[in-house]
Amino acid sequence: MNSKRGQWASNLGFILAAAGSAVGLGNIWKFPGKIAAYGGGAFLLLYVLIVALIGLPVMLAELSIGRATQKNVVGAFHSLNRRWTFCGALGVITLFVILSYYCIVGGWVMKYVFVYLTGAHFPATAAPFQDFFVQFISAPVQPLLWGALFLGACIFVVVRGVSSGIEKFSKFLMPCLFLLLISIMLRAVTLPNAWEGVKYLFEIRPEAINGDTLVAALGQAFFSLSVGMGIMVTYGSYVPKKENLLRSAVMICFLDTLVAILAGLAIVPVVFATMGAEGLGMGGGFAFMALPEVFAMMPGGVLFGLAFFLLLFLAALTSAISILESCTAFLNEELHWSRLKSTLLLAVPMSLFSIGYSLSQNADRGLNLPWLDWKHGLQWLPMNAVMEKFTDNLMIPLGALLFCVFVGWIWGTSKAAKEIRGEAQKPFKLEKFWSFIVRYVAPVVILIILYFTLIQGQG
Ligand code: ILE
Repeated sequence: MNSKRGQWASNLGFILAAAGSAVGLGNIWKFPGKIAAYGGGAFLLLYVLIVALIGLPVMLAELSIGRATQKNVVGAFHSLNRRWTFCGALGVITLFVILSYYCIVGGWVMKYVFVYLTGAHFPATAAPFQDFFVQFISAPVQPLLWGALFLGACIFVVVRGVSSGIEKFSKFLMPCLFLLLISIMLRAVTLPNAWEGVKYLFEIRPEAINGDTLVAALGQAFFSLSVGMGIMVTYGSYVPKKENLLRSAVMICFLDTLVAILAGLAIVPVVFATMGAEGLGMGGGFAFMALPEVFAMMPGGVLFGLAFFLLLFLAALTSAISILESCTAFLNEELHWSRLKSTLLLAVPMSLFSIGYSLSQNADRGLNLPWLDWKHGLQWLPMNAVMEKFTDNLMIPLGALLFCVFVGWIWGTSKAAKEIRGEAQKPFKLEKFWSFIVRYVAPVVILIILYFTLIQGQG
């Protein structure tokens, strides 16, 4: 074993770092929009079931690969079965593409923090908020500079290594994130009319449960839990051998889901309170377009706005760090580049993708790329849309499928289960059930999502 390799100094540090990875733009930017688009409580119910029944088992499978090999995602597959090295490489490709756009969106968040901090907050009518956002993200240079700053912040943490960089920062940032989120949520649910929003979140209308909701909930769960891309292999590889992985994974899934629900509670009632049900139509635009408008109408709104974007920034930062770390670990261990050299050399090709993503926010300037699905055939879509579809609809589910097939059928669930147990070596509760899910249920369910997205052209 490589003795110079980093390790988490404590299990709490690991849980917070992994929860920091899971809690990200997915929870606070995407999740409330998805709940709104897919009918409230029905989506939430399916989501929670999927996290528990599919997400958690897949996370355990990934963590066990990492901990067994104590290697980066490519090295891990290579050492367990050379022929499956490609599986790790696919993970790195997915992470590379995600990071290139995650930094741009992270940069948008930093810009908003800056706007609130400097007091240059927005005017109080609807259209200017949307104009502000659209003009900002479609500008040629400014979003790139903010994106570079965001990436710089990630590099700053990652070059410091596992325990004195990522773990130390996560232990400080994650409690801040919870405090901010809970205070925003308490303010949101006590607004007049907020109750309608709370009801919408939890009321299950059976007609809203259908194939579309299922596909959306599955995709969202994988993205949000950071599974299917090798992050959990990497983070698992830094866990000391004695720890039991089951408890940690349950905790990570619980915290991630809790934050998603709290974020829903912080956002959806606010939208209801100020714009009524029509406000829900803004979907993904909530965070950047609807919320500033809402904040401007509320007493103390500037402070509330600042707190919200600070929260989004912390969440995005700890997730982007995990993506960068997983790529860096690969370069550092396989090519023996220093952490600094790895992160900087990664940033160069990545910036080409980031530039393409950012420029294609503007239809006049943007690049188009081909995208193929069975139903619509070959289409030329803006580069930003293709990058998101490529990762969310294709690479993440494919990664999760391959990880399950590998653990379930190639390496073997009995070896993986031994790894999950840690020092105690007592079979963990539901070990057989976990193995059944990894071998049969998860692969079938993931194939169904791939069918809907690649053949039926959904999403
Ligand atoms: N899980 C995080 C999120 O929800 C990241 C996904 C790491 C790529 O945003």
